[in-house]
Amino acid sequence: MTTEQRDAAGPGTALPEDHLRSGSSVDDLRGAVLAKLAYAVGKTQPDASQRDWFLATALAVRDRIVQGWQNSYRATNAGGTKRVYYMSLEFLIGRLMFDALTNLGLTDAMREALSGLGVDLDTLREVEPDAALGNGGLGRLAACFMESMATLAVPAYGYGIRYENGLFRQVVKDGWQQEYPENWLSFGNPWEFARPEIAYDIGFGGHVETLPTEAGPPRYEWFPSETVEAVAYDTPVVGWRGQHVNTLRLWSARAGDPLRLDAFNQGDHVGAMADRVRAEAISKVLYPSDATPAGQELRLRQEYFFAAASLQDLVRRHLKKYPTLHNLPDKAAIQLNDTHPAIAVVELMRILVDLQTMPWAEAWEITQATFGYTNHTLLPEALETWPVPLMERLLPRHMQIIYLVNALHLDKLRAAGQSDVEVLRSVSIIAEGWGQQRVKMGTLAFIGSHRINGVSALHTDLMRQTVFRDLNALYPDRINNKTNGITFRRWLIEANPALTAILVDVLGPAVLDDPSRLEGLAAHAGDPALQARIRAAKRDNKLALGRIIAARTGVQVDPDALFDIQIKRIHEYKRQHLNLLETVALYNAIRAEPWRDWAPRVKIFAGKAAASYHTAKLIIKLANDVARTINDDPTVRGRLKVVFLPNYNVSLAERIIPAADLSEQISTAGMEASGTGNMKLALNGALTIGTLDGANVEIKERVGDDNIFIFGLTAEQVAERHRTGLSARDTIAASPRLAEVLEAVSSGVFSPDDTGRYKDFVQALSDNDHFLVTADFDAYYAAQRQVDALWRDEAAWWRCSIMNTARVGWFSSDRTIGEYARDIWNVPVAAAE
Ligand code: 26V
Repeated sequence: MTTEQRDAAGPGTALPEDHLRSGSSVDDLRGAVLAKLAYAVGKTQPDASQRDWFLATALAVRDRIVQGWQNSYRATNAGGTKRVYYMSLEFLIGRLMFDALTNLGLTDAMREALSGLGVDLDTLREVEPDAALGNGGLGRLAACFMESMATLAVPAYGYGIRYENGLFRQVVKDGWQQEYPENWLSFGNPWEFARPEIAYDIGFGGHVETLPTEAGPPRYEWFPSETVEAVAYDTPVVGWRGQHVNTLRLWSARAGDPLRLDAFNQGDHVGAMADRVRAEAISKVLYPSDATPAGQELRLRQEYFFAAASLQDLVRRHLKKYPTLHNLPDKAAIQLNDTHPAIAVVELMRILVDLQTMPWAEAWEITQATFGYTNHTLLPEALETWPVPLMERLLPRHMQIIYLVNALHLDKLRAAGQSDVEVLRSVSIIAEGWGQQRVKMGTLAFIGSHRINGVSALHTDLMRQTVFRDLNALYPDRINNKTNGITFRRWLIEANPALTAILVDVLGPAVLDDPSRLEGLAAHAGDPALQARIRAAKRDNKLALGRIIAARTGVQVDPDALFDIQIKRIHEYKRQHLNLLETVALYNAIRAEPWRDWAPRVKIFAGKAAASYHTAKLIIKLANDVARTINDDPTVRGRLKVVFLPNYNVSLAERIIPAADLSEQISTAGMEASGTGNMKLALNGALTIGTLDGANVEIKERVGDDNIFIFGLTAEQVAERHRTGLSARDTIAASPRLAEVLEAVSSGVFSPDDTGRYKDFVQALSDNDHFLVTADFDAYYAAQRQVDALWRDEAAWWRCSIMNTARVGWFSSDRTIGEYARDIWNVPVAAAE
């Protein structure tokens, strides 16, 4: 910091001059790590474990973020710049050390600094716990967005929950998934700053009192029966080139009254703790939301807890600077990451109307102008609704507000001439039926927002046609598309340094700042020298993955075989079982004609099943059963191997994706809202085999039909099948190959220890094939044989691979965030360098 800058910042705001904190030479970094080891970790070099070295290194890196953090904060505050608040119940962050080092440009210097101490940076990388505060795509998207918002200098806060236990750790025992708790905080978290002074009271339960006023409508006051405190923990999020630093603020629950002293003093020590345990349960564990219909009360408590804490925080910030909340939409844009934080719409109304005594109509205008809502799934079982009695008990004032919002919304429609009862029913926030009223959170979020977006072009179209059809007809300009993206810093630069080095060499270093420059690679796609380099880099990545596979599963894989990858949550709509049935068909074909020149393949699966999702767990077992049978069969002679890699997480994805040749994106068309793994894999040079679903459609448009393998029913054809019937009997009868595969699985060929294991599973596929696995099977098998043919033509394969990397620059989350900033948030972004 220069003297001028310090003076401009004001008295007392400068950080201490301390080269150990700010210098970035190799010597500075080495000195800083040693100082942290001694004074923050409390260890000497000879006693330091790898974990101690990791903590010392992370703390030294963190010091180098703080200056930028404070500068960013001051600049935003002084300028009165509009802020973005990204509210998400999930942030699937993964590890942060390489993100920080990469974006600060310190990776090489730190590697050298540590090696002088006999410490290996890549070993420390593996020691960092993987922060899995999310289930899958939605949570990872939030993490990519945080990094892109920092990169584009969009002043933003991420708001979420600091779960003590992230997504469960998956252990595969005898082929079955087992879940174990993942306490990622047990050895401390060097990235966060606890802010015990930033704490808000969050109420639950109780009653509402109506207070008459002199003139005009009565006032309402909520008297909660229970109070939980939300305490802030801040993690700085540094953008590319370290210019701008934002805050991820996660809330932890603390009992308002930590101990019931009366009970304690009477000797009931356990009873005295009960309230505390109940309060603090709120931030204990991430809900595996792909699992149970999240009907549990605890989940609703989590949603309100973090929405209310975040709103109090941002309203307090606003009122510190401005005398009124009337200009809130000019200074704050709140994005709802799915409906999980949608109760915030109601909470803001309560703040404006009950606490700030603002007239209802004005409050509603401000609320709508402030909120945007992103939808991430159309699957009916995943659309959130809450029973009215539960809402009424937990949030009585909110339920009143919801009824009034709904009544006014429906009145307006009736006044405008809408009398169709079916339409009114469909656009009502309250669902009737099954003997119980429920609050439809998607409708609430829609009504309470000025913009609603889907996450791929197809998904957004389907939103307009299906779930939000009637709302879209009433408010035709509200729905817009924002195709997802991924941060190239993590998914290219950090995950695949070998490919990155080639790209920088061929296209110049500006490609790191401007992904559209990847396009320049297309001109060289046929160049044998470039192909050889790309291929060698991929081979090294495959060797590295092979070592992980051997260590974790004992299976040896051939780096020259095609690595065929399906990595994502296990779900019937994602159709890992379609892939497994094709694997069995290929196995049968190899055994029938072992003399043929089969293209060697390694099929790699990874992903977690929701703990209560029986069929998904059976699919994992099937993958392991098929793997064991095929890998042990000498007739296959290594030309086909199958691997299920346990405990898929962000860090494992970073190792698998750079080693992929083929990317499996084979969901039932219309069911995968976007997918983002598809983008990561294509960027790293994998060819996609996929359906016309989610963002696959847009990947195909960009890479071109010749560089992707598309197969299967379209979303429209799937909808048609759902209308006309799903019996697969005729399909199976018409496909001897499919019939043979199903018979083998059903009769126990892969489960000799329990021959009936897959009988019901296969039977269900034949009776009511909701996910159209059988309908797409032949087309998928044929597409896979086209993959084999291309793999044999090496020049053609690597040309395609290069074209994929060249043409997917558009899927950078910087582009996505630029679109949100322009079309939804109305905030400027920093120009690309
Ligand atoms: C939730 C549930 C819960 C109940 C059982 C079935 C089920 C199925 C899916 C989900 C996912 C909920 C939201 C979600 O994670 N969506 C994902 O969002 C990603 C980022 O936009 C997107 O790329 C994925 O396609 C989409 O599935």
